[in-house]
Order: sequence, then structure tokens, then C-alpha cells
Amino acid sequence: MSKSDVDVVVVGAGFSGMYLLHELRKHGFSSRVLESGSDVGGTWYWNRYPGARCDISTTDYQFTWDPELHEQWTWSEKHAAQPEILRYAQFVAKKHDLYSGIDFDTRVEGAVWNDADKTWSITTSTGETITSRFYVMATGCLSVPKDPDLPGTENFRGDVYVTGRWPHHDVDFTGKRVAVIGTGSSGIQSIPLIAEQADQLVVFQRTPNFSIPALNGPAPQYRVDRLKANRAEYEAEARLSGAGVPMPMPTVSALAVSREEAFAMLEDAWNMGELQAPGTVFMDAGTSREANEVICEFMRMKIREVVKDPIVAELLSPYGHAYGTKRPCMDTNYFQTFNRDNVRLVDLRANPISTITETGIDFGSESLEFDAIVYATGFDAMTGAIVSVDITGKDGLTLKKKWENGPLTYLGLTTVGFPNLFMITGPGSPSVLSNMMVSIEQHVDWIRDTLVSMRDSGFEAIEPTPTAEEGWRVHCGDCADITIFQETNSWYMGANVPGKPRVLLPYIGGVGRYRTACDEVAKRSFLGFELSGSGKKQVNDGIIRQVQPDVDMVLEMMGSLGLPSMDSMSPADARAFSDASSAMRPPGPNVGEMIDGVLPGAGGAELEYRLYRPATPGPHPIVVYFHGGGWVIGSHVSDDPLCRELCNQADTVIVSVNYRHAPEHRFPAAADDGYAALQWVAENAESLGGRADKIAVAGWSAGANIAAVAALLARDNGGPTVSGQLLLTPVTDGSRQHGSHHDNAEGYILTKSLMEWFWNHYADAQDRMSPKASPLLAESHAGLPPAMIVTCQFDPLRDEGNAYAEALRAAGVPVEHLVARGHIHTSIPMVDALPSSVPPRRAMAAALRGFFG
Ligand code: N01
Repeated sequence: MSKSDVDVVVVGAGFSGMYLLHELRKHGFSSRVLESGSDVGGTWYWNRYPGARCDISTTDYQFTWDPELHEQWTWSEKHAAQPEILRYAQFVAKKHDLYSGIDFDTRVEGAVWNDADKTWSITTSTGETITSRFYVMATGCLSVPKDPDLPGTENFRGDVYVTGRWPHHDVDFTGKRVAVIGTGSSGIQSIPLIAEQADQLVVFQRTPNFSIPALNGPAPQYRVDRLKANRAEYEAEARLSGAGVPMPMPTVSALAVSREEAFAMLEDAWNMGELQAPGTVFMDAGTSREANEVICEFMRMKIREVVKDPIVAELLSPYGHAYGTKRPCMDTNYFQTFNRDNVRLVDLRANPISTITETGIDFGSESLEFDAIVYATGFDAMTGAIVSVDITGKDGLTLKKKWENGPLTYLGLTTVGFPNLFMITGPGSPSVLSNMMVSIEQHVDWIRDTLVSMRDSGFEAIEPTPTAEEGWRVHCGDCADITIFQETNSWYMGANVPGKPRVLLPYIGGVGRYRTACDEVAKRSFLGFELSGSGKKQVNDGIIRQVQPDVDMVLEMMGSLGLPSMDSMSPADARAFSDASSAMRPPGPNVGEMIDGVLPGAGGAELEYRLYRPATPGPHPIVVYFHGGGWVIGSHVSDDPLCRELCNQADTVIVSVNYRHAPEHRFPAAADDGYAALQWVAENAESLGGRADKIAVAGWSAGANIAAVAALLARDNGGPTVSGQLLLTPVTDGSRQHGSHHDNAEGYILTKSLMEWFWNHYADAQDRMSPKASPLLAESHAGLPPAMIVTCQFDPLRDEGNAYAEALRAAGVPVEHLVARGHIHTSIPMVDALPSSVPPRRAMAAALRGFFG
């Protein structure tokens, strides 16, 4: 092993640097902690503006790693003010002798990785160069104030203040004319106090913000009681929660209750005076703009109740973004402040600032003079502090260059090309969407355990693999895509800094899920990492999360219910079970008309059907649809939500057919019924309000098998003409086992054994070889109608669907093959339940429209 000055260099002595220093010492690692400020506390050292407070209750915003602290330190109120939090940081630092391990007034200026000896060289503002094995950026998420991006800022001759760099001496605005620019948390906290002192205060607002009253006072009694009763349980719940504070899981949709009920629920949340409360009343606040609008309306009503001038109230009311998608604020008398005679609100949307002058601000057609300007204009969040240091990794690549199109990390902790570099609460981790204390402790624990594990096994360097990093980027994107966060121009999206790439910076999948992923990575021998040292190397390439996050939640929920598997039931019980599950799902959209009827199946069988007609004027193309259910369960109404949505989106009549089921009617009953239904629909198209020249077949799973077979039979028996076939996760081959039967045999609802159970009820071994059971085995696929085939990554049937797409394509059939990444066999038809299934269904509807020209 090559020599370094210390094992670890840590940048920053905020709460993360402090805890990390403690843990490194405890586990025998030498370290240097370098801090540009003159004391510990990080964000609470710098942000000394009037009114600076923590938005998280002191019951939750404190260290948990030293249980003695809970006895030795008593918080004075629910939302502690900056001086008290800073005193807490100092108290902890003294108690644990952390001061002796920190170099203050020392800024890190550069860090270079030396690949030959696997060390970092860190240069500081004091002229020192330190070599270390590991390098940790504990630099905080909101520590670099955004450069003022207003014209003429350099002109002003009066006093200038930046909330994030507030002077350490008292600032007195008595008798002064003050301008505050910015109405984020910092502005909203400081404005009421500045207004009390200043002679005149003008607030320059570009975007109004949602803010709830902090209702400061004693810590919430119910939290205090829970902590007293069982602190360990409370802390464990916080660590596995959504945002690092124990909160009840919402189970109600804002759209499922009346406006009065919704507002009553929000009123209760409002009265809690807890930051997370209003956003966690409804389960769909973060995923549905319509549901979120209920909260927005409530919040706007509250502003109108307080602000006396209706024009000012309206200007203070946010309309352009959903609640929570910009960080909501907590205030004490913020909206009340605009009832004061010495306070004026300027709406910058209507009257933009043209320039800051020597004596004041020119905006709209006005020019106002000021003695002081306060910039509460925010931060270059999450990445600013990390890339402000010149970090050069392997092959001379700088982190700034690597991240020029947005940060790339594995778990928000590490990044490819920069071995032995760790970031605490970096981009791609829950960080600013969580109680930072919980996230800081989790990262420090993970880094500590990783260093200990590497030391124990003789590794010197750790670096994520490109596959793992890309997989995490995709997973973060998948989590973001099912929310409404990306619609808003917020600092979460980097949108507040001109030129910064627009990407949701924090991980939005939740603190608990994130922790589980990190723990799993470590447990699975550092999945996604390359470890090297002492002449050995371990590359455990892979991706930690691939299932779509909403699908994952369904799997988790189903797992927790401990339901029996259908293949352990009789067909009658399996049908009853399936009907009971269907009764609980969202109904799907309304369509123009639904008609139930009976049509002739094969051999004189009577088959029920349901016809769905769009509200638009007809005649429409017709899709003959076959439901899923392994030929054993389901009916013409069992895929009702999917049929409704396809009907609307593809603007087509859907005729969903109740073909005969096994085991009462074994092969080829269902296949023959499918073809008979297609013939009947073609013959009766006009009386059904449809067009005989535009008929397609569609189906899901075993229903897609019947649809594919109907298309084959139509080709071989001289009609009817089929315009297209939409096959969603089709069964195409009962003769052999495809790889996906093994890869996805268990754990994704449709299991290998359940599929075998279906086949056993439907067809014996020999019949399975018939193309009427296994369309993949047809001698030729030439001349079949154009197809759209959807296969799902985590479906036992994936590979037989893929093979069918290939076979059709090889036979010259136009095929659109959609591979639904991260999906399972049952997820695509889950209308109004899984946001990630919306795009594949949209593509299916588009394909139907395409079939009909
Ligand atoms: O910064 P912000 P912040 N011309 O970015 C406006 C945490 N925090 O320091 O929205 C005119 O939220 C900008 O307008 P717009 C917390 O996570 C926590 O207030 O971009 N206006 C916005 O109104 C918080 O979210 C606590 O249109 C300009 C404001 O300045 C985060 O820190 C306390 C402008 C910036 O708001 C950041 O809060 C304080 C321009 N050129 C902070 N540029 C607690 O826990 C920007 N703005 C209590």
C-alpha cells in the first residue's frame, strides 16, 4: 500500500463533517477536516439572517448517534432558531473534542486523483497539499449562494446583504429603506422581522410561494411522547419513512373526497404546524396535478383570509406551480406583514427589474431609492459546492466537465472516474427532500462501513461501474417521471441558476427506499462497484434498481399481504380471487357508450361481449379484444379499465369477448371462439356502429395469444381482413422454456409455476405444439397483419413475446415492438394506478390508430 498523509480528507465541518470525523476516529482512520468557515455548523454558521430557523421540529432535527445528547441538550422550542442550532453544533463539537480535528478558515482549492498510488492530493487556501486515500465532500446542499443575476448589482453604494452570507455582527435596519429580493424560505423568514425594524420595506417577488405558519412553541407533544415511549422505534421509523420524519402514510386521494372534506383534512394538517403535514394528507399530492390543485386552492384561501388588500393577496398567491414542487416555506407572520403600512410588494413578473442603480432599483416604470438591499435569491443547490472545488479524477477528467450536462452519480454517493471520492447527501440521494439529519447520518454510516469493509478485505480503491451509474441515473429519472416535480422551474431542478442543466437533482423515491437500496448494494458485495488493491480486483457489475418504482411499490404491497398464489387454488377460487381484486381497482375513464350483448362463438357457444363506443361521432374502426387470465380466469369485463382507455385514446369501438374458459373448455375452444368472434364482428360491423374495413384484434397475455391466433386463422381461412394486431405480453409458445421463464420465474406476480398451471388447464403437451395454441410455431408468419407487440422486462413471457416480434419481422410483417422497461406482466393494464404504465398504453393506442390509417 502506498503512503498518504491521512486516510481521509473531509471537506466541511457542518453536521455531516462533524459526525464523519467522529466515526473515522472511532474506527481508527486518520483524517483532516477542512472548513472554510471559522467554526462548526455549516449552513447554521453561514445563514444568520433575521428569522433563520429550522423548518423541521427539534424532535427530529438532531443527531441520533449519541444517545447522551438527548439527556444533555434541551431544545427551547419546536423550530429552533439559527443561534440555538449553532450552539448545539458547538456543544457536540466540544463534547466529542471535534475542534481538534478540524482546520478552520481553510478552503479546499483543488483535489487531484493519483491513479498510480491510489491517493488524492488536496490543495488548500493555506498553501498546503495533503495526500489522502479517501476524499469526502461534506459540503452541504445549499452552501454556495447563487451569483446575483440582476443587471447593475455592482453599482449599488448602499448596504448589501446576502441571506446565505449574513454578517456576524448585528444588523440594524431601523430608519432604513430596505429592499428584499426573493421570496423563497430565506426571504419569507426574514421579511417579517426586517419589516418590524425598517422604515420602509419593498419586497421584490418574482414567484409567489406557498408557506404555512410555523406555529412555533413547544415541540409537538405527540412526538415527544413517542420518543419517550420508544426512541429506537421512532428513529427507525424516521429512517424508513418518505422524508426522514415519521408521518402517517396517506391513503386517500384528494379527488376521492368532497372539497369540504379535503379542506377539513388540510385544516387539521395546517394546524399541526409541521412542514410535511399538508403535503402528506393525500396520496396523490405529488403525482397528480389535479389532486395537488386541491391543496393549492386551500393555501390560496388561507392567503386571502390574512391579506387585507385583495390585489396584494392575489399577487402573493401561487398559481404557476404545484404545491411541494418548489420547496414550501414555513413562516411566522409572513402574509400578515403585507398588511403593514411600511411594506410594499412589487410583482416582478409585471414590473421586472431593469437595473440596480447606485442608489436603488429601477423596475417597471419606477425608480426607488434604498439604503440597503437584501438578496434572498437562493443557492447553486446540490452541485454548486461540489464543483466549486477543482476536482480532477482519472485521466485528467474534472468533475465540472463530467457534470456539465447534469450530475451523474451512483447512489448520490460516488461517481465514475473519481475513485475514493464520496459525497454526503450528493445529487441522486434524497438530501434536500428529506430531514437532512437522517440523510446525513445514513450517508456517514454507509461511508464508514464501506471504509471498514475495504480495510478488512485489503482493498485500497473503490469506484462505481458505468453500468451501475447509468442504472442509477435511469432509476432516479423513473422516480421523477411518476411525479409532477419536473413540471416546475425550481432549484430542485437546477432551474434557478441560468445555464444550469435542468434535471431533478435529489432522489425522489423516498428516504426509506433509498436506504434499503444502499444497504442492499453493500450486502450484495458492493453491487455496482469495482474494488481494487494489494494486487487484487473485484468487479461486481450490475444495477441495483430496475423495476419501475411504482411497480415496485405494488410488488411490495402484494408481498406484505401474504396472498396465496393462484396456482394453489381451484379454478373457481382463482376466479373469485381475481374478481375480488378487480373490484378494488380504479374503474378507468368514462366512454361514450357501453353495451353488453351476446355473440355466437365456435360450435354454437354463446359468448357474452361488452362493446365500448367513444363519445365521438362514428362509424369507428373496431378492435376485437380478448382479455387476459391464462385461458382460465377473467371475462369480457375483466379488462374493463384498459378497454375504456383504449376506446377513448384510439377513438375506436372495442368489442371485448368472453371466450370459453379452461378447464371446462380446453384447447381449442378459446382459440376457435376468438376466430368466431372476429368473424361475427366483421359481419356485423355496421350494425355495431363500426367499419367493416377497419377491424383489428387485440389482447393481453392469454388474450393476446387468442388475438394472434385469430389473425393467423383469418389469414389461413380467407378472412376477414385484419388491419392490425395489438399483442400485450402475449403467450406465443407453449412448447419450450424461454430464458425469461427462468430469469423472471418468481417475484413478479405472474410466476413460472402459475403459467404452467394455466397451460395445464388449457392444453395437453401435444396440443401446445399446435400453432392455434402457440402461434410462434406457425410454419409461416408471412402475410399477417401489422403488429404492435409489447413485452415487459420482468415478465416470464418476455422472451416468447420478443421471439414473436422477431418472427413476424423476419416474415416481412411490419412490427412495432415496445419493450416496457422495468415493467411486469400485470403492470401495463393498471389504468389510473401506475403512472409509469401510462406511456406504454399511449403507445398502444397510437398503434391502433396507426393500424386504421
Ligand atoms: O432560496 P430560494 P432560499 N430576480 O431559491 C428569487 C433551504 N432553507 O434561500 O422563484 C428576482 O428558495 C426566486 O424567485 P424564483 C430550503 O430548502 C431552509 O430562500 O426563482 N428574484 C426566489 O423567490 C430552501 O428552499 C430554511 O422566481 C430572484 C428567491 O429569490 C432553500 O434553502 C430556511 C432572482 C430564492 O428562493 C433555498 O431557500 C432557508 C432574480 N434574478 C432556506 N433570482 C429552513 O429550514 C432569484 N430570485 C427554515
